[in-house]
Amino acid sequence: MTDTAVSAAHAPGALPVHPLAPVTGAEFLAGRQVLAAAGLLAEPVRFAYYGLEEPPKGEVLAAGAAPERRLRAFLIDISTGESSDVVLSLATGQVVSRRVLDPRADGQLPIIDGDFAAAEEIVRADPGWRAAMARRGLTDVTKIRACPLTAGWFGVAEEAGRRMVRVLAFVQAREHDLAWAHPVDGLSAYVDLIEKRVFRLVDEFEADVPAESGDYDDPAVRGPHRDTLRPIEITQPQGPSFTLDGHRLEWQGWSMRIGFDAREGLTLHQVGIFGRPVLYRAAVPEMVVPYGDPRFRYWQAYFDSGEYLVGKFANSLELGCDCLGDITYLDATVADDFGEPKVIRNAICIHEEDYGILWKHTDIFNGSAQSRRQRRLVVSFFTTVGNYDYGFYWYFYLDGTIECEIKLTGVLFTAAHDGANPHSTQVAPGLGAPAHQHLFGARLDMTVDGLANAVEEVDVSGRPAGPDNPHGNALVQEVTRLRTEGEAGRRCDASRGRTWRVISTEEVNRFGVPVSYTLYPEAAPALLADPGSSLAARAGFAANHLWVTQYDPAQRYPAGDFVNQHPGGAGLPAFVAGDRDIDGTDIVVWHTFGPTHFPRPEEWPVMPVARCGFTLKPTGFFGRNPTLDVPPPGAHCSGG
Ligand SMILES: [Cu+2]
Repeated sequence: MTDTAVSAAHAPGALPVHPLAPVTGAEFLAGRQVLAAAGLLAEPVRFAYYGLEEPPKGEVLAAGAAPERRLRAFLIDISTGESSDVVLSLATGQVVSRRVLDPRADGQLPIIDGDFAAAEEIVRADPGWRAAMARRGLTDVTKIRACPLTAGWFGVAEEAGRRMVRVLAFVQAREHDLAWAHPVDGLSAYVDLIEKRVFRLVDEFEADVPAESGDYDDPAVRGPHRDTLRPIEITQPQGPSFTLDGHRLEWQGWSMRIGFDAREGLTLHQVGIFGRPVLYRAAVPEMVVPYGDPRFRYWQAYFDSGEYLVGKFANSLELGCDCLGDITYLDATVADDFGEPKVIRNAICIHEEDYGILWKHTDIFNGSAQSRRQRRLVVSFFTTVGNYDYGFYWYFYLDGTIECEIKLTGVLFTAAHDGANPHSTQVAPGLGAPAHQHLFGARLDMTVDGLANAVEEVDVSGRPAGPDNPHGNALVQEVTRLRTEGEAGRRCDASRGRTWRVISTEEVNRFGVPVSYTLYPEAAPALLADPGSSLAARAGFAANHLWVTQYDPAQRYPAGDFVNQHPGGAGLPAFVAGDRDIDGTDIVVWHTFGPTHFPRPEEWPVMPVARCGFTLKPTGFFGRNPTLDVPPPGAHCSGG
């Protein structure tokens, strides 16, 4: 479905566009003209990011206010490397601010589309790299695919201030071969993207290129398709139960606005239930995938959002293949390297799903036997970043639960395997998949019944036997109020069932208890890299599962604005350095989650979906089960 409502908003006399609506193609082009008129779009200038500069929350929430539409562009001159962060106003047609980055302190702008082809061309043309390949018996460089990988930052003088990638290579002997099955190990080319040359070649060891095909499309690899699966059809003869008006979505008391950004992908805004606000904004604006092989590829750690922009690589979803049932799609519009709009058809999938039993009871005294079906509203998108594919799913349930789930699939990153590498799993003969973590950073701008919120850490425990607990069976919750940003850097504790409760400091329920939503984490390990490592400095957000900050419109990204080659210290550790008050004010909750992944052979050559995420549950937000009015699924269902 095309979002005609938003496009129509640009027609003369139409209502003004909502301040949080995604940027339209016309707006990207208008912004481009503003930049061109300001002399900022010389021929070698490319857009490394182009998106909505959201107005501060206060301006959006002010009654009758219509904040001006602003766009933010990261511009890179690919001939000089000059990088700038520009904000422009579509309302005034003026550049509002422009800052030229100091790459040594600020880091580099994200990878652009053109870097992929450029890196491959540069290494294929490099005599040293060709010679290293020839020593490995690889003389036809057209059959070698180069993977431009973000470089990290290790304080090496030769790398300081350079816009660079580190290139690993894979053999793709046939057009349809799965290159990831054939890594060329021991060799890495460090490429300066501005000088357009290999400035260092690291040739540490030679290993045979694994030979077994990983081409899972090839009948010779997968075997004949099984013919024993009978159809499952999902029908909703009366259509789905939600309504979508432009980007505003309503379903079963829930309401929200859908947003989309090249960097963050799907964003949710002004999420509420039964007219009561819960979240002003929810998104997963960062993820880092650090690899755990300490040898020459020690630098492998990709910030898929901050360095590559997950939204830009959103998939066009196909009905009946990616999504089953009665599906509504929204297109997404992002910009290419030249700031020209690119529509990703069917990027966002919206549907509702049956989710088994909502509640059920057969009463031994009154004979009542009742069942109700749970269902959920699903808003999702899928993205491909290099070898991996990620689905970002948000679920809204009838009982007020919100769930974020990431589906991880695609192809494992590979290396050669000598049969004895403890940091890697052998997944095919001579082929290894190094261990790694996927650490996602969610930003949850909470508004539980209003702006005045606070966070409590809730642990459960037993109590030693004593005068108040003579038989030792007592169960208690230990509640600790997190009063400042410094106190709120917390880790999960599965042995204590640790959760974090976001309470209103103004609204109470019918028992006089503050209304709240509780964050239930999965309690997987946080960042495991040494605290003194470069990675720990650059992925500081991942050191804790929880952070709470006072709302600041400039604090949007868990690892900071400019992640690529950033020396570290940006993002959440810097945000909380002021140790601001977070008790009874407008707060943002940040949650780190995700698996530590020691691959299994069953995940090769393509990985069945693995899942991770977190849940937010109403806790005294309602005075009782809010789903008593859900009818039985059929007339024959209320027995007794
Ligand atoms: Cu993984």
